[in-house]
Amino acid sequence: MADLSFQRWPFFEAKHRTFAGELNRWAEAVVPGLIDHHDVDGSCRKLVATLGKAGWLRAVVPANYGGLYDGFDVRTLCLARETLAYWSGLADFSFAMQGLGAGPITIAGTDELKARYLPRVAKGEAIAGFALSEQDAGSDAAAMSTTATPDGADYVRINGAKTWISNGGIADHYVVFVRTGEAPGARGISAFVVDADTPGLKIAERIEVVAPHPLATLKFEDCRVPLANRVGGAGEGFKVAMATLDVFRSTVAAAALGLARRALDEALERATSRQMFGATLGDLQLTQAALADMATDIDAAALLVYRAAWTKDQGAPRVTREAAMAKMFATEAAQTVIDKAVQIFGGMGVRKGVKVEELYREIRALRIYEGATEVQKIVIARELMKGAHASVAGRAAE
Ligand code: COS
Repeated sequence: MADLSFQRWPFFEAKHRTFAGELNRWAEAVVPGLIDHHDVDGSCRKLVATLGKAGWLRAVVPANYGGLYDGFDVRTLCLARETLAYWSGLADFSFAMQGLGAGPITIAGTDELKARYLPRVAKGEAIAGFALSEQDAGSDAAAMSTTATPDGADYVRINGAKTWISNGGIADHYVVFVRTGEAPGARGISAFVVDADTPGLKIAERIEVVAPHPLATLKFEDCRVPLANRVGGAGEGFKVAMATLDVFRSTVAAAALGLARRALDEALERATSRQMFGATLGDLQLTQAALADMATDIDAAALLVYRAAWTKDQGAPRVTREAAMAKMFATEAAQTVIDKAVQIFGGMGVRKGVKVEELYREIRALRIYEGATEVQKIVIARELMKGAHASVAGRAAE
């Protein structure tokens, strides 16, 4: 990464700068050799194993289970995703999904579940998945219809389907959110860890997308899962999902930032080397205007990302508003930055194999997954109105 000056911002401690610097050097040297665009599953398996062996996945689990810190250090997670995304969207994906798949277990799992699943995730020996979305329940996650019904005292049976599941087809286990019916809507959902080889769990369909990564629809047919695999209390699954997203939404924003930084570096290189009208492209003021807008968008996004991460790391129980703002702004800004980079590259910008063309495909899904921009707007507005209610109630009580 060319410009590391943001790491001197007051959000960071020495440990963050060391982590980011070492990961950047490692990723530059190692990651490109692990990627084969014709074998995405194989690349992801290699990436998880190599990230694990090198110790980087320790950032996604707590210290007691082989991790780096007591809980999540969100700044470390964000720096990791930003740095990996700069070098490769797939490397970022592999890191992030280990985190998202392990997150609910870290947040709400029993000690027994933590001990069984987290150390292997941290070592890159097991691949994790997070199964929330359904065909008719994406943004409206609480509308899910996959069910878990009791089967004797110690088991449940899961029936239904989950779709758009990252690592679907290569994961060793999934945290699956299902309707258990304690109450209607969000209060009647529970989470279970389901091993990928559990009878009754099938990969119904692999899904191909513009920036390929392992993605599938999972089908559950009388899939028998021990009650002991429940993550959090009965009916608390939705809160577990939302609390996990509170942590990981800032990291999606960080990944967008990494992709945008790469686009700016590519554009700078192009602008200063491409000859046009007897000068370089960068001598043209319209190019300069684009570069200035790109850099300003990147800094604004970075400030929101690291504000959210720092706030969570200071012990805030929820950073719903901060994380939603960071995710919304950073992913939208990155799309604009990358589009400008493509424009600076001209025809080469849409040519297969050119980095900015890859970035252009990589960024699009980030504005949709883990809560589309429109969902983030709902979340931010709700938080604002909650604050307004509280202050009106406070004034009335005075
Ligand atoms: N942390 C902890 N608990 C949370 C929470 C958070 N960040 N956000 C909500 N909750 C709790 C609420 O407090 C509420 O609990 P109570 O009923 O006890 O008060 C419960 O969860 C339900 O919350 P809410 O009423 O806000 O649920 P909604 O169904 O209205 O949620 C949104 C609406 C849009 C916010 C939610 O569905 C959402 O985030 N959707 C996007 C999901 C998503 O990201 N999908 C893509 C997944 S890809 S990995």
